[in-house]
Amino acid sequence: MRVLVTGGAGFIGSNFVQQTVRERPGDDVTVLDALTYAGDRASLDPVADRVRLVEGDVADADLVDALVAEADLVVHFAAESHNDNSLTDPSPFVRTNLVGTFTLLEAVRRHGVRYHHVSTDEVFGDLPLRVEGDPATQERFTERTPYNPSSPYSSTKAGSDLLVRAWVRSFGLEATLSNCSNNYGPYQHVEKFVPRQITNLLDGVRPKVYGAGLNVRDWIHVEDHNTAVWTVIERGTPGETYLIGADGETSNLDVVRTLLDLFGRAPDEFDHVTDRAGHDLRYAIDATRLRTELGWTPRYTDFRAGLEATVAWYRENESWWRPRKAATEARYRASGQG
Ligand code: NAD
Ligand code: TDX
Repeated sequence: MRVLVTGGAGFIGSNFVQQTVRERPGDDVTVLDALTYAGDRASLDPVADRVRLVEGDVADADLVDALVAEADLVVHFAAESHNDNSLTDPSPFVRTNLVGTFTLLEAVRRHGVRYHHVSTDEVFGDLPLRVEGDPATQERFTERTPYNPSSPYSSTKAGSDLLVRAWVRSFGLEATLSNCSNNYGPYQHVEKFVPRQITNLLDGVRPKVYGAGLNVRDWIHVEDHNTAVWTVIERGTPGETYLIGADGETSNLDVVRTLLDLFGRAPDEFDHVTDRAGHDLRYAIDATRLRTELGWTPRYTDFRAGLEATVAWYRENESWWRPRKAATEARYRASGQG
C-alpha cells in the first residue's frame, strides 16, 4: 500500500512512520511536512532510507493533489498542535488545521483515496475534576459527547473534524476519524508538558506547573496511539469516529511528582507559574468502542514505567532536543511561565 503521512516529521507522525516501516515492510511511505518549528527531519533518521520526505504545506492545493493522486491511503497528522501558541497567535492554526484539512479533503475526494483523520479529545471541551462519591463528576468522553472546544487550537481541530464528517455525508468520502488523549514518548517537542519538565530536570532546572496543577490529562504512550490508528484504518467502519485512550488519568501535580521521583528529587522541588488562559480542567476517554468493536488494547499500561523509558530517551538523545530548548524557554519566560 502507498501511504501518504502528513505531519510525519512531527512527534506522533514520526513515531507513526517509524512504526509503519518496522511493522509493515511492504508499504511505501511518503511524508508531507512543512518542517515548521515543530517538525524535524532528524525524527525520521532511523528510517530515512525507507521513506520519501516531501517538504511542503498541506494547504498547497497543487502539491497536495499530486501527492494524493499517487497514494492509496492518506493519514493526516499535520497540525499546529500547541494550545499555548494558539493563545499567542491563532492564525497558523486556522490556516493549517482548517484550510489544510479542507485542501486534503478536496484532493482525496477527487482521487477517491481512503483517508484517516487524526484528532484530539480536546474537541469535547473539559470535564469537572473527579470528586469521590459524586457520580456527576465521573463522566468520560465517548463518541456521542457533543463538541465544545475551549481554545483556538481545539476549535480549529473541532472544525477540521466537522469538515471530514460533512465530506463523508455529502460526498461519500471513505474516511475514518480518531480522537486521542494526551500522548507522551520519544520525539515530542520540548514545549509540551512532559518533555519540558524532563529536559528542565536534565538541566537542573525546577519543573514549571501551571496554576495549582490540579488539571488532569489522560496520558497514553505514542506507540499505543499509533497501533490504535492502524486498528481504526484496518478495522474501522468508514464514516465513523473512534476515541483512543488507555485509562491514564493523572493530575499534572502527580506527573511532576513522578518525574521528580525518577530523578531522585524531593516531591516539592517544582515551581507554580502563571496559569494558561481558559485552561481545560480534565480530559478522560472512554475507549470501550475501540476495545470491544475493533479489539485494540494498549501495551503501555504502567505510566511510571512509560515515563521512565521516556526520561531515558531524552537523556540519550540530547542532540535531538537541545537545539530547541533555549528558544522554547525564552518564549515561556516572556509569558510568565518560565
Ligand atoms: P507536532 O506539532 O509535534 O507535529 C506537527 C507536524 O506537522 C510537524 O512536523 C509540522 O512541521 C507539521 N506541520 C505543521 N503545519 C504544517 C503544514 N501547514 N503543512 C505540512 N506540515 C505541517 O504535533 P503532534 O503532537 O505530533 O500532533 C500530531 C496530530 O495529532 C495533530 O493533528 C494533533 O492535533 C493530534 N493529536 C495530538 C495529541 C498530543 O498529545 N500531542 C493528542 C491527540 C491528537
Ligand atoms: O510547562 C507546562 N506546565 C504545565 O503545567 C506546560 C507546557 C503545560 N502544563 C500543563 C497544561 C496542561 O494541563 O500540563 C498539561 C499538558 O499540557 P500540554 O503538554 O501543553 O498539552 P495539552 O494542552 O493538554 O494538549 C496536548 O494534548 C492534546 C497536545 O499538546 C495537543 O496537541 C493534543 O491535542
